Amino acid sequence: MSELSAVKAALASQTIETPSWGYGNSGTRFKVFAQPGVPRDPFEKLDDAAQVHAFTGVAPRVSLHIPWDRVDDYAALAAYAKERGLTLGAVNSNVFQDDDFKLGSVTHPDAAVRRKAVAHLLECVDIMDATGSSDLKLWFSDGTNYPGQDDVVARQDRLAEALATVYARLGDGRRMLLEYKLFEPAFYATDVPDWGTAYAHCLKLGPKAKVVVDTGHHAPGTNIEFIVAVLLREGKLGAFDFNSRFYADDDLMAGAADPFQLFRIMHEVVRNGGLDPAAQVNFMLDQCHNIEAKVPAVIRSVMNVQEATAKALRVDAGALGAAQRSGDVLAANAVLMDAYNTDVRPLLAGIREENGLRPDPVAAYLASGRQERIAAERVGGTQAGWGA
Ligand code: PSV
Ligand code: MN
Repeated sequence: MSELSAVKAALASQTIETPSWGYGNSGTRFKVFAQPGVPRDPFEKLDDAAQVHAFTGVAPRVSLHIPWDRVDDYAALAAYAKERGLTLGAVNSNVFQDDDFKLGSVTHPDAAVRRKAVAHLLECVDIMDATGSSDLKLWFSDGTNYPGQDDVVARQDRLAEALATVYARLGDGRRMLLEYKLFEPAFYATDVPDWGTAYAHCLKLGPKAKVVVDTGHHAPGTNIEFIVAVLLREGKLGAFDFNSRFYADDDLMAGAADPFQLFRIMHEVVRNGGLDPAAQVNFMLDQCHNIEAKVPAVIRSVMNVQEATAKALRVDAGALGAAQRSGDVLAANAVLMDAYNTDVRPLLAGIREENGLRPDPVAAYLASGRQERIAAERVGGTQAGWGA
C-alpha cells in the first residue's frame, strides 16, 4: 500500500491502548524514583490517559491491572473513563505478588494455591463484565529456578486445567489473551516461555484464546516479526504489548531501542491483514517510565508506534511482490528500506492538523502547563506504583 489516501485511511483505523501502570511510579528492584504529579488512584490514571488521547487522538483505551487498579465500583470507573472519551481495555491479572505464589500460581504443586489463583482470574472476568472490557490478559510468572525443582509436564497439565476453567467462564465477545515471557522472575524454566507454548494452549482452548506478543519477552536476536507473521497466518495474534528492550525485559518506550525492529513487525502486521479492525489485534503498550516524565513518554510511545505503522504502510507492495517473484533480492530489500527511510512525521503531523490536533503532541502537552499543574495539585495521598 502506498497510495496516500489509503495510507491515511489505514492509519485512521489504528488505535493504541495505554497501560494504567505506565502512569504510576515504577523502577527496578534497586530503586523506585517517585515523580511529582503521579496519580494517587485509578481515576487520576484515567485523567492522565485522557491527556494522551486528547493530544494524539489515537489512544482511546486504557488497560487495567488487578489488584493495582482495584476500586469498589468498576461501573463507576468505566463511567468516569467514558466522560473523558475513554473506554477500559484489557484487564490484566496479577498472580505474581502474593506470598502464596512463591512456587507458582496456576501451576503450583498445591491444589489449594491453584484454586486461589484461578479465583483471582475469575474475579478479573467479573471485572470485565462490570467494565465492559473484552480482553482478559494473562501473564504468569510461574516457573522453576532449578532443574528438578518440579515436573515440567505436570505444570503444563495444571496450567491447561486452569486455563480451561477460566475460558469456560468467558462471555460472548470476550477473549483470553495469553502472554509469554522467556524468563524472569523464574530463572530456569518459565511455564509459558515462548509463543509456541502459548499457541499450543490457545489452540486447544478455542477461538476466544489468542496469543499476546510482548516485544520485550524474547531472547536477544529473536526474529519477532516472524512470530507475528505466523500467528497472524493462524488467526491467533490477539495483541501486542509494545515496549523496547536493550537487554532483557527493560520496558523502555516502544520504538526507542530499535525502531527498525518495530517497523519490521508493523510491516508483517500490514502485510498480513493485522491492521484491519476485523483482525481484532489490540495494539497495547506495556511499559514503565522510571526516570522520564510519564505522560509525555506515553505520548512519545504512541507516536513511535504510529510512525512505524505509517512507514510499513508506505511499503510499495506491488514493487515488493514483483521483486520477490523475480528473485531480485536486492530490489526487494530496497523496497522495504525505502519505506523505512521515509520521513513520515510530516504526514502524521498533517493528519493531526486535519483532525484539529496540534502537529507535535509532546510539545503541545508540555506547553499546556498541565504537567506543572498536576505536580502542584496532586499532593498528599499515596502515589500509585506497580506494587512491587
Ligand atoms: C510481565 O513482565 C508483563 O509484561 C505482563 O504483561 C504484566 O502484566 C506486566 O508486565 C506488568 O508490568
Ligand atoms: Mn507485557
